[in-house]
Amino acid sequence: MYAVGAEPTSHRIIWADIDGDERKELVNAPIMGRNAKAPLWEVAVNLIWYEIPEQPTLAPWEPHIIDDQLTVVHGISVIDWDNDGCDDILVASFEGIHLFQPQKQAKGVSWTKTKLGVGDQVNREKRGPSEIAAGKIGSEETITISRGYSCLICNLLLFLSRQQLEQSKHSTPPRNNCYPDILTKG
Ligand SMILES: [Ca+2]
Ligand SMILES: [Ca+2]
Repeated sequence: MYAVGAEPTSHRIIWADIDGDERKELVNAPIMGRNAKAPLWEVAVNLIWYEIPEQPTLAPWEPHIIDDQLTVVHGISVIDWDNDGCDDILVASFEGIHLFQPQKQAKGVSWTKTKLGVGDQVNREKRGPSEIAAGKIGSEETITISRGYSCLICNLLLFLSRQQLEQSKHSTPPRNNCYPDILTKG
């Protein structure tokens, strides 16, 4: 066993080619910030990616912060949103759905953060979306989002295209609602 990192409450880890070199990096999404307390968990999460060294079991995996502002990060998914060859990260948190896009710099990588939706913010203890997944239904590329937080059984899944998700950020969700009630394809 070899320790890669020591971030408490790691909940999702996922591979993504952040710098477009056709070699994956590791993304680590803790579910809550260090020492966060119920019911609102008001400590932000360190969303991190790790460089994989040439000798993964001998050298340290260098951590890099993608974002340190979101609380209760429950779901992440990888998609090349802008088809530039670098993987982008979709994140579902108490604060909504965010898209993180890397840009290669002379030294390292910088990130652009875009809020695509807020989700249900009425119940402060269970706010925002909980899961997000990029995939396909048939040949149709689809973003799947679960509404609300923590109640996957009773909440609905929404199926949106990239364009529909981008458009939803301009709408105001009605009470007890998350994203526009659209659309199941397939
Ligand atoms: Ca890479
Ligand atoms: Ca991209």
